[in-house]
Amino acid sequence: MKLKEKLKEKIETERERVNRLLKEHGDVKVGDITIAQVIGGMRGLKVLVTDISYLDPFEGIRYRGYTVDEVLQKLPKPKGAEMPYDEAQFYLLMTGDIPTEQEVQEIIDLFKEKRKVPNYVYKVLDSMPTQARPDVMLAVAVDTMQQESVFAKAYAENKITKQNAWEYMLEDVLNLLPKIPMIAAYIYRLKYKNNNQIPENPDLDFGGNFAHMMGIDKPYDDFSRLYFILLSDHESGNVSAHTTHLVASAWADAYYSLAAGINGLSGPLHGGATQEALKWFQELLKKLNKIPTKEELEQFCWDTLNSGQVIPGYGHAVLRKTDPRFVAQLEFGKKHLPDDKLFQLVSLLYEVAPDVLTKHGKAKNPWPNCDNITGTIQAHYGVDQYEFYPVLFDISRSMGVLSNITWDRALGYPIERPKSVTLKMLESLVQKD
Ligand code: NMX
Ligand code: MLT
Repeated sequence: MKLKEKLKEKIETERERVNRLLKEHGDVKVGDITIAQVIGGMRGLKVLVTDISYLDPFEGIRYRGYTVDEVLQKLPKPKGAEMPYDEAQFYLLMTGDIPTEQEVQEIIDLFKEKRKVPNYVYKVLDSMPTQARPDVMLAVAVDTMQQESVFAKAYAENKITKQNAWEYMLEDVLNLLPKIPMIAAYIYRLKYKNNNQIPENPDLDFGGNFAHMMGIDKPYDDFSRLYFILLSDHESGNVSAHTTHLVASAWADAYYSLAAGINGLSGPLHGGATQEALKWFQELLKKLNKIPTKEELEQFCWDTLNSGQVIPGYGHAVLRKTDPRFVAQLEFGKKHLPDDKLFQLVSLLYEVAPDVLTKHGKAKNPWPNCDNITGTIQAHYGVDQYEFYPVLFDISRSMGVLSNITWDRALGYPIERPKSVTLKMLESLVQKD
């Protein structure tokens, strides 16, 4: 497999870099830690390393050094499509290189070969309570497939060394990732379409086949490709990426690690914010029974804040400007659904909310993040079952976190185990000052 050969070469070089840093400069300080950071969710602490993506607070995400715009422009696209192949984004995240048409075709073919989901997974999903949330079902499906792990099997047979661990991880990743959109579409149709399933189309790519199995016409295939690219990675400190990395750091296989990451993504302050944003817009429309004026929208923002709630899809732990992933979706919306009332409301909120949040004075970032707009576009294409939204985020995030844990094994990153202190110890630091 060319992907594996390419990774092998790159891993050799990267291992040398890591070893040199550790051996020759291991005691160089990266930063200091304050009490506020220890108590405050480690905000801003530089304690993780990944080359797969980097988030600049004022520019937004770069995937392997490429901005959102560059990625959308440079990656190969299916014939006649507006958006690139998700397989091309996966290749970029994994290798750091923009793939040629031939290189991306290898991944497309491989994913098609690997995407058939074992029957027992469908049986487990069919037997779950009807109230089970779709992202719980996805996590269960991934955990259920753990028995397929070649990494776990090889470990049990004492075949794994620090040198070769990544090869088994890669094999698991390539077996698991292509199945995620297949399982997601199955869950969607099981829960919301009377289990009226649509078989896969062997001619279609990752995003295209997902749209097809969801039963939604063009340009939903392009929106799926776009969304899966955009959310694929956001450096390693966000909850889903960090959870996946943490679990994998104890040499859990890709199945256990991804299932954990899926659970980590669910919270309303993280992946759950997409659902909260659409709910917020719908409540607003229900209350006013019309598209609000700017003044009415401003008042609704204040009502939200004064009742102690957050404006969903606004603010960010690291970003300090409008999320370029929001902008890319806004551009898609302007082209494909300019007359959609909810979409117009998203655009109007963008004119109002940053001012309100600035006056409110709490949020460090008053600008929108990617989650504010996604639900509106999904709902436009009929996916208004908002508890499904974390699953869409999971499909995308799987590409990044699975790439990351492959590199974690390749570069020999150890088990993660930060040290905790007691409040008394922190107080004693202050008394010494
Ligand atoms: N609306 C109201 N208050 C906010 C918002 C917001 N959108 N964002 C931050 N704040 C508040 C925050 O709750 C905190 O209040 P307090 O001091 O009372 O605890 C204060 O502002 C300072 O928070 P920050 O340091 O600006 O943000 P933090 O890094 O703690 O949290 C988020 C980041 C993203 C969790 C936060 O901005 C938020 O809750 N946003 C709304 C939910 C959301 O959109 N999440 C999606 C994030 C992106 N994703 O895909 O995961
Ligand atoms: C993400 O994509 O994971 C979110 O923007 C949250 C984050 O980066 O902290």
